This record gives sequence, C-alpha cells and structure tokens, in this order.
Amino acid sequence: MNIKKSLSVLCAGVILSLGTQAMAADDYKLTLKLSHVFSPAEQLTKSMDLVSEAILKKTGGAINIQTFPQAQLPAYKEGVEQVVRGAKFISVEDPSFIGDYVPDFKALYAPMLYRSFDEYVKLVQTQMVADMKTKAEAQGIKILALDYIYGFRNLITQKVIKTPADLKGMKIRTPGSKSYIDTLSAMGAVATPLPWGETLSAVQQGVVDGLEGSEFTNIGTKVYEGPTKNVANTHHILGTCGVYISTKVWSEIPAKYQAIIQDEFTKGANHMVELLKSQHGGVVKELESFGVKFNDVDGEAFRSALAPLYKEQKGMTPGVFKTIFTELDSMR
Ligand code: X3X
Repeated sequence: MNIKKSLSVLCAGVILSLGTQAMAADDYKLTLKLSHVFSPAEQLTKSMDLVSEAILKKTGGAINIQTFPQAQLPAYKEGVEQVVRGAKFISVEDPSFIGDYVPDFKALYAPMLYRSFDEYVKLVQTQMVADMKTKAEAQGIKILALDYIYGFRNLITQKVIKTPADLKGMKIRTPGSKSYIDTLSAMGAVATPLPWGETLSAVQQGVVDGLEGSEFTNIGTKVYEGPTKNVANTHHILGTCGVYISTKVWSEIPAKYQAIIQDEFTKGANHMVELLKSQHGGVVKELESFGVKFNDVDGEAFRSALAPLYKEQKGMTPGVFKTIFTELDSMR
C-alpha cells in the first residue's frame, strides 16, 4: 500500500475512534450513590443535593448522583471502604476517616489548629495537601473536596465545662475515628464513640453525659431540645467534610464530565463556607432563644492538654506538623 493510501487509512481510523469515543461520551451514563450522616435540615445535606442536581443538569443527565443522608448507606469508616473497594459510591466524611489510609490527614484534622474557616480553606490549597491527595490516590481514593466545613466543634453538656478537670469521668460521645477519641480523651473526658443516629437517644437516656459538635449540628439536629443546654466554646476541632470517590471509577468517567463534577463540588464547598460564616451569629442567637447557654473556657489549659497529639504518629510524613504550623503562621 503506498504512503498516501496508508496515511488516509490511518486518518480514517483516528477519526473513527474519536467519533466512537465522542459517541461513547455522548451515550455515557453513570449513577453514583453519595452517602453521608447529616440530617435533612443541615446545610451539608442541602449542599450535596444542590451539587448533585447541578452535575446532572450540566452533564445532560449523564452523571446521576443519588444522595443518601443520615447513614442510610454505609457511612464513616465503612463509607470510605466502599470507595477503596471501587464501588460506584461517593463518601462524604471528615478527613480523619482518610487518616486510616494516609496518616497525614490525621495531622490535617488535629485539634485546635485553626482560628477560622479561611485558615483551613487556605491550608488545603497548599502543596503539602496536594501531596497528601496524591498519596490518597495511590490508595484508591480520589479527593474531590476537603472543605465542606460545618463549623467548629464545641462541647455540648448539661454541666458547665471550663477546664479539662471539669471533664473528668464524663462520657462524651464522639464519632468513631481515632482522631476524635484521642482528642476528647486528651481533653479529660471518657470518649464514647457512637454513630450519630444513636447519639441523641444516648444523651436522653444518660448513656453519655454529653457530646461535641458545631452550632450548625446543634440547630440542624435539634440537640438543643434535649438536656444538654450548655456549650463550652472549646473550638477543639474544625468540623469539615471531604468528598471521596474511587480512583478507578473516576478514571472511567469521560474527561468532560470529570471537569463538571470537580467544578461543581468545588463551587459547592465555597458556597457552603461563605453561607455558614454569614449564618453563625444568627444560629447562636437562635440556640440561645431555645435556652442554650454558651461559655468560654480556659483555652490555655485545653491547648496544653492537647499538645501531645501534635507528636507525629506512625506513617505520618516527618515534619508534617511543623509544615502545618509554618503554613498557618504565614497566614496570621
Ligand atoms: O464524618 C462526618 C462528620 O465528622 C460526622 O460528625 P458527627 O458524627 O458528629 O455528625 C455530625 C452531625 O452534624 C450529623 O448530623
């Protein structure tokens, strides 16, 4: 076959394959199940629904993300396991649950690091966190977002808490990750891990003496209706969720749809951060109208009680905490 003919055959082949890919992309359909533990009234739930709707619309119906709140599907550690197993599944959990795969995320989610939402938002845009995301991908986890911030977590109890000594012997409910258990234990409490779905009944029945969570959790799940009317402003953890999908599933999504998915989850997080920053003052006033009382705490006493948690744990990048503190100091 002469060169001219072989070139035209080659071009025809390329056009055909591009055409097939284009057709494949146009015929492409994917349904993903998105799981989280938040309640219908909480902004995280609303934001996930808004993002999913936007993605369905902008992909012309190709990417259908079905959202499942309140742990209707596997959540917490089990939700992340679904992602690692390559399920057509999106897990929305805080970064401590990724810490089981990439320990540096436990450092990112360590207690009393951040003074504002913005500090955390800036930190997750640094090269340090980009490197952490690359490590997560090596474990099969594609991270689409890390900053669905739902507020600083404070102590929510019947008894007024001001110092670590006030927490002695008190059973405080936490989510099940080691980060929370270590944090509340270091603060002086008896950390008592429970899924959110069992938490309010455990408080009502006196199984636990209190819990910890943000004002948005307090108002959104009606914690304030129970006996725990005192909030101690420890700001011990910045509650935030990431959005995680299997790298295998992600790699099979056509690039044009990947771009839309990534863009919408990024925009969704930015929207939620700005909305909750603007809403916090009003939520505090609303909780006070329901009889909730807020008190400041001995911040220095809690900070020194938590200091041992800044010691690098097994598998963490050497100097990871030093890098975090340096980045945060550069913002202040
Ligand atoms: O993994 C996502 C969160 O860290 C879960 O925190 P949790 O179990 O205290 O739930 C927060 C509530 O707002 C859920 O309604």
